[in-house]
Amino acid sequence: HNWASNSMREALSQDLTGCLFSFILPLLPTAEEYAIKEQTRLLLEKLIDRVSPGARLIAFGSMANGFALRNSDMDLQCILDPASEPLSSSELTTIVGDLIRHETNFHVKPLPKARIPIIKLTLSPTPALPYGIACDIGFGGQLALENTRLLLGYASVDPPRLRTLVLFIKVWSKRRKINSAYRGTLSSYGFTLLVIFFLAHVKQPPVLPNLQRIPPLRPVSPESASYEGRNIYFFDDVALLRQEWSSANRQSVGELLWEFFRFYAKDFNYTHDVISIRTEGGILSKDAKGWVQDLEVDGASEFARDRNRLCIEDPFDTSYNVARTVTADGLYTIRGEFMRASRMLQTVGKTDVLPSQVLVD
Ligand code: 3AT
Ligand code: MG
Repeated sequence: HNWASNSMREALSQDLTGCLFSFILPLLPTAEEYAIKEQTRLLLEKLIDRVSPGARLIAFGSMANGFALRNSDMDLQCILDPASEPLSSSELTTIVGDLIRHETNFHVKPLPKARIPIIKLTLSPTPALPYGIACDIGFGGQLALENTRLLLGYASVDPPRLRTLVLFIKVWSKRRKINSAYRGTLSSYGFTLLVIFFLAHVKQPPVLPNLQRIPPLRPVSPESASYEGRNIYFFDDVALLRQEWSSANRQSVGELLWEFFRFYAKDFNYTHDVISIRTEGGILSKDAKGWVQDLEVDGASEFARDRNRLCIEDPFDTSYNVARTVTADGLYTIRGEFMRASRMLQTVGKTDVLPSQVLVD
């Protein structure tokens, strides 16, 4: 009996896997979209070069880490030439913002006072670009480039499973309206870390290795392994990893998705645990990190919000909780969505639930 239900489950999750692949495929960016975005990057880089000669614009976030969906925004980081005249990040934000406004059709919104000063750019839709372009240019904060490389490293180890899961979770979280750091829920980056934690630390045998714990092949100089006092080392020889790493875990994407939802619906200890993908076991305690649920009053808007409901330690900036934007309400909603999705996938086979149905009401 058990055998029958196991093999039935396997067959059903194979079906789900097939559905997931065909669901994701048409949502990926086209080569044309990549080309347009690359042209845009070059154009903006030229403009910035006028203000700060030698400055470079480097793509990070989903356009560079292997987890992009069609029409996702473009994250660019401005890296200044060390020999150039020093301008503060917020000065640059204002000057470059004015120049882009003057020279292009972009709608420009500089945010010089943000934690990392950025310029938000949007281009209205045209027939050639039916969704327009949304682009953020950040000044300062090289760590975003490093965590992009780390995610790209993970994406390259087991693309069929990690990429499919992350892309589905991104679509799902956007459609279910729980992917908005500004509205008290979690950024795509946060959801991606949830998936990596699940595959590298929860699953036994693990689907992914812990890239931050694989020793280097050759000694690494202290300068290249650290940035502003943070340890940014990880094993980044992707070609070698793809040859050498083979997971003993043979579960299908469908099965893993189902277990992912079930884990965050039922098993993860939201009250005590901090997700920390860089560590051996992947978990630290909130107490040990001093990440207690203190109320913080946001001076500008006087919104009281609680910071440490959901705790996901940034893989490099270990004092930073990537999920600090998640409010009590937000977490309640997110957990409700995990429960809903896991309930729906449990009935796969009884009713014909397709991935797309997990997304809609
Ligand atoms: P979308 O396709 O835009 O939804 P994405 O992968 O580009 O997803 P985000 O826009 O959330 O992800 O973030 C872009 C990058 O910015 C990812 C990461 O390098 C950095 N980043 C985002 N949020 C944080 C954060 N809370 N802490 C540290 N770095 C972050
Ligand atoms: Mg992005």
